[in-house]
Amino acid sequence: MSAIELHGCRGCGSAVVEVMLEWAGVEFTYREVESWEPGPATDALKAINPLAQVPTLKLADGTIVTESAAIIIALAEWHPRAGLLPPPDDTRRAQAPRWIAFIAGNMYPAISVGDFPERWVKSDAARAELKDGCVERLKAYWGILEQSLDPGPYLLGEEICALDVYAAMLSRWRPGRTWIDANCPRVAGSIALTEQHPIVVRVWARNFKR
Ligand SMILES: N[C@@H](CCC(=O)N[C@@H](CS)C(=O)NCC(=O)O)C(=O)O
Repeated sequence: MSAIELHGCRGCGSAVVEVMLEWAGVEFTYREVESWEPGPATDALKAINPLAQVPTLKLADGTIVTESAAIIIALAEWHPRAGLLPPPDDTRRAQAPRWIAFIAGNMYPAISVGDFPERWVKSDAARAELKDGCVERLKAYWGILEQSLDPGPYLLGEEICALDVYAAMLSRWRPGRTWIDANCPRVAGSIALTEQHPIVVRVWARNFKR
């Protein structure tokens, strides 16, 4: 058993971390947890992450790292030769964390609110409206990615980086790939290419239905 543990759930935000760990050549033990279901796996996650969310990473020395963007950037810094982010002397180095933070700070929360609207509003009608609003907001965010990035062929240029995998993961959630393909063709093309990377293919096969 590996000393590093990733608490994740299939189809969840842990997928990008699985890719990053494999890409960096880090051995890890995967612990499946559906944290909305009570049980020992959820109790174990709650003990190390009060939000009981995945991804949650436990390092060999017991250090806990939560928040997908923080995990991605930490792994990139610990494994600089793996090339998870553009090199420090590359101007794209600032763009990768910029758009990773954009996804983490805007898009992922709209997914979370839509997943659990009852945490925010009380009535069924308000929950339905909030869920719809999250989808509309997600479409606006995808539109911003489409307008702001100039894929060639990956989102930041010739080399694949963590941003590509993070965006590809988000594309598997609302508003869904059909909408993204139809409305954000350049970003969608880049994501399609990212999903041909052998590690992404392998990790996606256990996380997302085709
Ligand atoms: N800000 C967190 C969000 C993580 C998150 O919302 N994960 C979802 C699965 S994709 C989760 O664990 N949801 C359960 C919950 O919020 O109770 C991150 O970027 O890692």
